[in-house]
Amino acid sequence: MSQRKILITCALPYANGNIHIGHLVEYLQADFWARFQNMRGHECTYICADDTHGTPIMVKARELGITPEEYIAQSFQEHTQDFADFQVHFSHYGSTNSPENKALCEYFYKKMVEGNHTRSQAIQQLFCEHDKMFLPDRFVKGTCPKCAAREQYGDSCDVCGATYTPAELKDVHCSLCGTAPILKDSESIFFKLNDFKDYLEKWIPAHCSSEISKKMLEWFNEDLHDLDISRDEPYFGFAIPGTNNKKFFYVWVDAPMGYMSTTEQWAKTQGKTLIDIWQDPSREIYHFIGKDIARFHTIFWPSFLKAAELRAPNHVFVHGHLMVNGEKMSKSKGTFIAARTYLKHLNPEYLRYYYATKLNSSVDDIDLNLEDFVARVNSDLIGKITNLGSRGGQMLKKKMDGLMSTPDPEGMNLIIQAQQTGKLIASHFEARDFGKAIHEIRGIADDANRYFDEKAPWKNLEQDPQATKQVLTTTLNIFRMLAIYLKPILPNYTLKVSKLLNEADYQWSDIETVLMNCPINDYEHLATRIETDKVNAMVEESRKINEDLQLAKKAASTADNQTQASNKNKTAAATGNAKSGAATPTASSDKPAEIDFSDFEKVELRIGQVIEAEEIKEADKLLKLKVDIGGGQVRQIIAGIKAAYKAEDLLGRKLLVCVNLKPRKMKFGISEGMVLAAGNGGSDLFVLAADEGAQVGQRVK
Ligand code: NOT
Ligand code: ZN
Repeated sequence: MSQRKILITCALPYANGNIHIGHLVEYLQADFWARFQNMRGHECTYICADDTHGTPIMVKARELGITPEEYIAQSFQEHTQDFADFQVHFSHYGSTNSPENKALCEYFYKKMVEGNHTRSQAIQQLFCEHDKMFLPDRFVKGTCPKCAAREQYGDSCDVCGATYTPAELKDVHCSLCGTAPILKDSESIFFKLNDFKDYLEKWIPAHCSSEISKKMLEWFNEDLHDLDISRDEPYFGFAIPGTNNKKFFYVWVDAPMGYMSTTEQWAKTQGKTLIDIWQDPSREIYHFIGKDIARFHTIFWPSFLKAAELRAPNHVFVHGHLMVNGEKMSKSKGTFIAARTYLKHLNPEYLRYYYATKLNSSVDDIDLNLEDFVARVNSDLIGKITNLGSRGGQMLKKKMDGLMSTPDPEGMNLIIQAQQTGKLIASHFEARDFGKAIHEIRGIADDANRYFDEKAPWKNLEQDPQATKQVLTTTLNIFRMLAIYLKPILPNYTLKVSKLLNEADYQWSDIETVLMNCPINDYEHLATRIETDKVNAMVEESRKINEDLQLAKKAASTADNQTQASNKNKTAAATGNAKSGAATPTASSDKPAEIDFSDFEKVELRIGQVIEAEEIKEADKLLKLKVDIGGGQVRQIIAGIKAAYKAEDLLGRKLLVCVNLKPRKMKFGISEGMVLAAGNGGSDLFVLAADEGAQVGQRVK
């Protein structure tokens, strides 16, 4: 096979966040793949970088009282350390805030302008006069125009699922300072995406899976919307040439260029230029990404490349998201686990192994079931695979002279079979079907364990040392092959095995050799069983980190509440915009208006019993409940309490329910009542129940 030249990239992690186990699904699978290719004698370059620009990063640095440059330098240290400790080996890890990236952005922009693919247009955007900046949708909050849910983001409502523009929100305010923003005119620069519609319609199906392609082409029934590639100052990013440093490239413009500029930095270390590498038609280029950012990589990025007359990637590999115990990662449950927290408690190779067992080439989500994680690692990696090495190695070294002999005929057959399976394993690795590769590897280990147990070499040590040695020689050879096959996934583990057997770090072709009459070294510990306690401690620590963060935020926001409330009123007066500036009582210290008893009586509260409960998968916050409210009536209630309660935990519970709210049509069905709960929302919610003895249907007065 001739040597392939391959360049792969992973999505660039944002500088304003930790690397967590969700990210690792991607960085690990790309690492497995790159290591596999390199072991096969190909040249696979693995590129990544920090994604450092944009408003959230600028705001975060401001909050911390440091410059954005200082902030991203800290993240760079943390991220690269996390990756190194997880044995993710990049050929080069860069930053989008580099001179190479700036030059590249300017180059792309020049080509876009020359090709007449840009246009300017005045648009109105929300501007916070207090924070002196335009507000991206995620920095605007307000009341949903459809369902009146409060404190929803500027682009969509988490409660009813409506999407809208920030201008349609009611009680709109800046999420940072609470003041009402004003609408300000600004001249934006648009990239004419539609110029590339025909090109993309052909490109997309040929460069990503049919599943993703179908999804992406759904946007093509109408004209594609032009992309606003400019952002107004202040913005942490690169200034757009010719705008007097007043306009900056939108972060999603310079982020994909980070793939190329980081490649350029790597190219320099090889004495080459970016063009030598990127434009080399014999080099395969692949992007590994999550399904949430497929649009950027299959619509925007190929168009930018086309505009700049540069080649597009060969394929975009799209994977699903990580679930933990069958649910989205949850901060309150402690399943949103930072890479660093994991490393404090567990060996990174356990997660590498477990993810490999789960990964395939589809966009399906993968589930890290923590019980299964412990079981798989303990029973397979330790019980089946490592045990072969430790039993074989220790017996040969401690009970015998430490010298292998030759395999017996039965053993030789097993070895040949294991060699032959290598082709299948390699094809699974190539296709990114890591789970299938592991399945085959486990099968070889099963056969070897059966052989070992049948031969029971420990029994014959004295009577027939020669036969015993043959069994140990076979066992160690198979163990060696398993280590070779597992090297893309467990590089450090495999390195230890090669040391045990006095060999250099393995290549795939080493599978062809059979070790005979060779001395082995002292058996060095390879891996131990996972203790469930450690997993629990990791989850508990993650939960605690989040809890502390929430408490700190709450303390900060209570301190800010007064300022915010007064800010709101001031701005309302200053802009004459009494409607959007009208203060709603958000702080618990606000004294509510008094009501008459008759007003209270209008609210019909009853004891209801939850008789069915299910989570709404597509919604972050919602559970769908059927509640018996007495008198033979059952109500469907869609409650925003998913972050605080599991559906099954509510089954059978008697709760306080408001039964005379007007039914509300929501995205996932009609809600015919409300379950009462105390708290601030999210995971901080507590449903209200009655003392024992209360009967279903009883009125609460
Ligand atoms: N920082 C982004 C994210 O979603 C990924 C940027 C990838 C680079 O985490 N861009 N493109 N196209
Ligand atoms: Zn503000």
